[in-house]
Amino acid sequence: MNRDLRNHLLFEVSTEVCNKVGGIYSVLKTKAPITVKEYGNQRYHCLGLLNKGKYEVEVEPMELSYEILHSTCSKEKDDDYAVKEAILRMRDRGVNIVYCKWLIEGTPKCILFDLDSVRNDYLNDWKKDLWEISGIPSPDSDFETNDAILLGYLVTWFLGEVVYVDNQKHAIVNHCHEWLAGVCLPIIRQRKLDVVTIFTTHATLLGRYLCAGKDEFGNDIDFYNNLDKFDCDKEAGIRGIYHRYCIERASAHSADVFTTVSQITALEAEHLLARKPDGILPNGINITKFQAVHEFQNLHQKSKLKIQEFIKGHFIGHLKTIDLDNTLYFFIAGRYEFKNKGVDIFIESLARLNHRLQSINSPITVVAFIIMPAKNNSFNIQSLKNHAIVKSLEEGIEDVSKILKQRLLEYTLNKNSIPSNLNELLGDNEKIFLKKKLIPLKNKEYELPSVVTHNMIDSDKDPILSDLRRTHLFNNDNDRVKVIFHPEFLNSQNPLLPMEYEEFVRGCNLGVFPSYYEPWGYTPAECTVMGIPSITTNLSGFGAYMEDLIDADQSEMYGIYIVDRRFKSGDESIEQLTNMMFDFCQKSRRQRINQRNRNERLSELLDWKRMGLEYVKARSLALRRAYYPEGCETEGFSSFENDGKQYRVGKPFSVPGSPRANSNTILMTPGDLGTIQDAIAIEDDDYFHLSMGDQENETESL
Ligand code: G6P
Ligand code: 1S3
Repeated sequence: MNRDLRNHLLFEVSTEVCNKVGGIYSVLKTKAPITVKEYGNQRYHCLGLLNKGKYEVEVEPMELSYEILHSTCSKEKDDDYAVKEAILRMRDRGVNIVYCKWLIEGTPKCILFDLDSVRNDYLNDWKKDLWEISGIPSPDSDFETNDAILLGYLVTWFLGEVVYVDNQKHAIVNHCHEWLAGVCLPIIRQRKLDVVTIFTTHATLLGRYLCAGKDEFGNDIDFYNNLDKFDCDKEAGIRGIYHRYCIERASAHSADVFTTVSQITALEAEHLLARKPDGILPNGINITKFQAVHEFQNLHQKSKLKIQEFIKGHFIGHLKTIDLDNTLYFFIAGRYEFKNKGVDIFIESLARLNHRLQSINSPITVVAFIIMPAKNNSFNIQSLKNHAIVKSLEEGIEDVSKILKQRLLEYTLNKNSIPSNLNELLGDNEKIFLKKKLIPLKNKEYELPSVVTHNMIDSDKDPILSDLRRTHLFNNDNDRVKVIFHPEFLNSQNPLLPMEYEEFVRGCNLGVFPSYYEPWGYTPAECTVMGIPSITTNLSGFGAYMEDLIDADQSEMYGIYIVDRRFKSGDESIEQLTNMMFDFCQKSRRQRINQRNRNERLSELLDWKRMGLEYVKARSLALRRAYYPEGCETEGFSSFENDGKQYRVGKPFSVPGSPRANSNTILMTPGDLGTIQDAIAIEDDDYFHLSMGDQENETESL
């Protein structure tokens, strides 16, 4: 065998390549810089489907023809020769493929398959083939599954061409994310293609459905205490996802290495997919380091002022009951999954918090934003009008102040003193002008500020609005907790809250993500990167990861609050969440600033430079399993609790101070693929030799 293992080719397949849908897009996009750094631009390619409506803003297409290939590329010297020829060979057979650079940091090369170019000719044959080789059915009406099958067969076809042209020059690793990209895995195995495979599931289909749904008696399902008891085939059938679940399960079983993104999802996968994952690939993030250490604090203040502008418009007529200097901004954001994302317990806890703040006569106002897309008919007119009133008043004051400035100058020069009264400067014209501007404000105090910024479709049945009604969170003047449901993701063109999501997060004081089903959860991680404290749960991958690295009694100091939703009753979790928010409201500004400083330092724990290491290990394991199977029998996935070491973030030296490294503290990503390396004693000249630079030095910096 003469394949080059060290310089293997890597393909990552996902429907979210150059296609912004959800979390996997974030994974691939933020990971790209380190993967490209590791592989260079010839050995790493992302494979995905061509989303005709969206791809053009994401990519820069690259020209490719046999002429270009032969004049610019050498089969002997260039690692991507086979990739390029494979694309051309498929194009010859009528497959439309966009070969392009993804316009993100790292600019990885991508190969996007146009599913429509093969749909009519091949779909039925491929569905039949899938049924024959694996017994997986595929109903005609499920378009998403049809697309998954088309993508799976196209990827297999492409990899087959690469294997053929490459002629064993390189080993080939194919890493598929999620069931939608997993169909190729059983086919590759059945055809015995010389391709090493990894499957990462970012959630399980059944897990998501069971957590969000009800049992046969209409009760919420106690998912985590019954993991070993579900009749998975039956449950998948009841929920109409049997065929999808079969694809997911076949993907997990056919891959050389099976992984997921967190311990909790590994446990779930073990029961629901009947294969214990070999390792965990936690999600990393790109961290921005500013020259000035406190720059992120300045940015917080800047963004917070922008949020305040919105508040002035939204609460017009009621601002005398809100002290903006004592107002804290909380938020929850993400896909609208009411129960899975914990919106249910968030609203209940806000109601309890409101009551508690009222009972101690707190000067604090909490404005809680819910940013979750839901069906709506655009912005509500009243909200737009209120903002227009504030804007027109601001412009009016701006004009009058120019006149006042001139008069003040004249006054002081002529009289050699300063005016004692505004009336000395303000003429009747200006007074009338300003009074006119105030007319629209009349009666505003009798109108309650809306809890939703848009006209909702089905507002009667909407779970968030229903819960706000149930808990009487109506933005009354005496409420210390105000709520604003914004049923659309944010962007800078938004007429009410013209901010990109990142800018908005920076301006908030606390992110609240009390999820029940959350394999990883990028939202709290994104907060940490910006130094914004957050509340998460021990059922989210991120929360459990942090819980493992920070002592329970320390995490609040670092601005990482972890609600126990696993071992506590619903009511206890709600009470715990309420206490966390209430405690946060008691902090002084100085305490909040210190907490943000500590929180931001934790971002190093989430950096891809560290997290990406697990991907390297997973690929190494896959190659070993394929090419050195002897010696691999005992390796595999054991949890990071089992490796006998305690990896923890040190205690902050002083509470108001900043966290430092404790010399006894070892920081490391969880997952025990590392133990595999130890167990199989890697030689120096092994292909597995990390090329990602200096992560070892960085572990000590907290
Ligand atoms: C940053 C700014 C300070 C500002 C503070 C507000 O630290 O540098 O100038 O006072 O944010 O913090 P707060 O927690 O009240 O939003
Ligand atoms: C999934 O996306 P979701 O929000 O549907 O994958 C994400 C990326 O791994 C993960 O962060 C999230 O928890 C999962 O649920």
